[in-house]
Amino acid sequence: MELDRLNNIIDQFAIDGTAAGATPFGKGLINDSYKVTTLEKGKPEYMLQRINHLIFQDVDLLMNNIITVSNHIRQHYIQYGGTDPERHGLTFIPLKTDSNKYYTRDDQGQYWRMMLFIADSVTKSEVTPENAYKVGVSFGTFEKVLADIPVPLGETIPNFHNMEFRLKQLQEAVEKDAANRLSETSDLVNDILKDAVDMCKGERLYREGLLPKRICHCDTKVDNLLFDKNDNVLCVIDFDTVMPNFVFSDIGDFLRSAANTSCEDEPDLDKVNFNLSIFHSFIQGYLEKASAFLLPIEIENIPYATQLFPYMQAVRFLTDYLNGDTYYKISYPEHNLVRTRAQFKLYQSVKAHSVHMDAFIKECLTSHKE
Ligand code: GN1
Ligand code: MG
Repeated sequence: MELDRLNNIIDQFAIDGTAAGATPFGKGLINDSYKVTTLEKGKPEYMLQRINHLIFQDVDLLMNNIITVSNHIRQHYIQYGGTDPERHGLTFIPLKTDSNKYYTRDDQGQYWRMMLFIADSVTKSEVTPENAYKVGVSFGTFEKVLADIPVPLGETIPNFHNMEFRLKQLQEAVEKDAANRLSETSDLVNDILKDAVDMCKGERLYREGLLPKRICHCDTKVDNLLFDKNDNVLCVIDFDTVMPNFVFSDIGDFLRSAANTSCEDEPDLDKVNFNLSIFHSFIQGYLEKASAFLLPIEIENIPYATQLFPYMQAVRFLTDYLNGDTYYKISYPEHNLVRTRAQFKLYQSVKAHSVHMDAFIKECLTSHKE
């Protein structure tokens, strides 16, 4: 994007210092991010983000959620003696003209927001068993901290992790076959649909009044954590999808990316397997914080949650492939199909470990009680 246009946008935010330039940053599949440097020494750097308002259609609701969540995390951190809130949470920058407004709309109808860039931090696409434990503690804590958020949060994407809804979208994509790709994928579609009923267990339990919704992050992939140089988690980032949901979202989506022996779009399926040692460490850390507030039905269904997310992601990638790649950014024409196959392979590998996962969870709970 032209620098002039970006500079005009940056200029609307009340940053400390003079912007020196903006360079594309990160590899999110939805929003576009730019790192903004400042001319003066000692001034902070910033992150400018274009909000994808085709996906997040109610930008006002989205930004209200995000500001509420980031303020709540900050207050909690300070209340418990934290002294460096800007490294342990997200700090959004208000507009110069309105200190209560945290986004702007440019003359081309695009929405933008700005936040502090957390220096000396790194994101990862992989974790080790050692830091998976810390990540489990972080997400357990994240849910615990957000449990007493004083105002209700809206759904930034309605039905975001609703498996029944995602399957309906797949069915519609199959019926339309907009990109003429059904014939090459029909076997895969059928294989995926075989497990559809099992995978909608969460929605059934919710309807029966047995499963609650809590405030969850809903995009807990490894990339959405910042680590310091010593491999400690600094904070959870990317609050776009923080909303009421089943805790299955946070557990399942994290393990989907972290406990995969390869990457989300690995073309060689032999390389895609479920990494049990990551599962063990993460669940141990997570349950240490969360077992006190979770219901037995939530804990018992952790193995279901772990299967659900690679499955749901396979459904979502396949839907997008059939629709002609209208949602996720792609790097090559078959990208969404390759992603679908990789996620479905991961799902099958997770499923093969169900009995083991059940036994491990029981063991964890017993050791917490001792
Ligand atoms: C999207 O924007 P990003 O890359 O963090 C998607 C997630 C998917 C993920 C797959 C709003 O997240 O739900 O799990 O891609 N976010 C949205 O990599 O759809
Ligand atoms: Mg994200």
